[in-house]
Amino acid sequence: MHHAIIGPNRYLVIIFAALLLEFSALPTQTALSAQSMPQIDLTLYGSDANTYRTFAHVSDPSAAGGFKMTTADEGWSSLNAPPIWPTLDPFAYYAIHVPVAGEYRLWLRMRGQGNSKWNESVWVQFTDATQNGQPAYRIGTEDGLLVNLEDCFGCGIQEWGWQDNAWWLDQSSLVTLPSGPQSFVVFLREDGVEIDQIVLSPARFKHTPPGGLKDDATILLRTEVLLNATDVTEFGKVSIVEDEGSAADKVSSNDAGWASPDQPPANPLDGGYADFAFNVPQAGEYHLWIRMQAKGDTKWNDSVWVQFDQAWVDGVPSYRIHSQDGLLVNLENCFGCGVQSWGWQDNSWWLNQSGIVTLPEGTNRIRVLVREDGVEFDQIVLSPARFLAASPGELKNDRTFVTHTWH
Ligand SMILES: [Ca+2]
Ligand SMILES: [Ca+2]
Ligand SMILES: [Ca+2]
Ligand SMILES: [Ca+2]
Repeated sequence: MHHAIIGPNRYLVIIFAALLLEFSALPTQTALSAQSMPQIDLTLYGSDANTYRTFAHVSDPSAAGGFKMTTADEGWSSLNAPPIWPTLDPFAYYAIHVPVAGEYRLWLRMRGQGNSKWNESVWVQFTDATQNGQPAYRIGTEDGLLVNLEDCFGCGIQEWGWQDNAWWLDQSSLVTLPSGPQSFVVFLREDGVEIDQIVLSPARFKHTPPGGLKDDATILLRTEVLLNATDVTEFGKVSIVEDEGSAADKVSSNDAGWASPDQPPANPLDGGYADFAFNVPQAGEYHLWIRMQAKGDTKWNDSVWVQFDQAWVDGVPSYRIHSQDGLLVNLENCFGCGVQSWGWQDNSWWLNQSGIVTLPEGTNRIRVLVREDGVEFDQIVLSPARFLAASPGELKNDRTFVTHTWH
């Protein structure tokens, strides 16, 4: 049988060995346990929005990710209330997934063209926000959160700055959101406004802004980690090649009938590997997804081992590089399900492994090892929110490339 099932005793031995290997990492385990884990900020960029009417994505080297959303300044405004949905006014639309219900503070990083106070305000509305148990800032009502960059009468504005409300209104940007899908809309209030970052923070920025009111240079990391084949840091015995079915390029291995079915190979060059260095914006739980394909659409070419330099599952050091412990990701989703072209997968159907790992803030490394040669992959997603509960795409014949345009 090709998919040798790891017996319970064997598996316990592997876990025990992994624990011994990682014993030096145990002191930090407590700080990263699920109980003490900080809630994660939802950090979105201007380029993550769908924009309508005259709201447009415009290249700007000073903006997060190189893009802001803005309009031309033509003296237009909608000063007294947000437009009633549906509207012909310009707006930007965000569809997000809230991982944990609770109070979130909204912050916008904004700029006014010409540093003019006639160019620096928006209305924000949500599908399901509440305050003190009452509906707040709901789409379809005249109730909107007014966010105006200038912080007092005569304060003036200067380049980028963080703001959460308007100085002349008694509005709070602290809203209660339920877990699950949530949409919010940013309506133009004064044209010529520019926005590059939006944060919904349950903890870190709940009572303090991410940056200053003027001349701010704070660029926060996006909440979600996206790695394309072209982001590879180091690789061996695999190739990075073009594929018209891929987001960009793909990582590809030759099918020579090789496999390491029971555990990650001690030498990564036995089957081939690709390493990616990446930044985690905040310590927390991230759901790993890989977009894969098997050469010849056979189940002998459809699996990898995934390892990290510092990952935990339920407080236990797990899937560590250089250990015999790896997350087995096998594209075929059940015995006899088959594989067909590209598909998204996070584990294997015959092992009870979690694709959700706890990662620390800062620089991390992920290693993808060939388990069955002939396997290919093009995208890796580590998601604390949007894809925490749901896959980015299909298991077969997938056409879903993850982008950081948050449709
Ligand atoms: Ca204004
Ligand atoms: Ca204006
Ligand atoms: Ca397989
Ligand atoms: Ca193979």
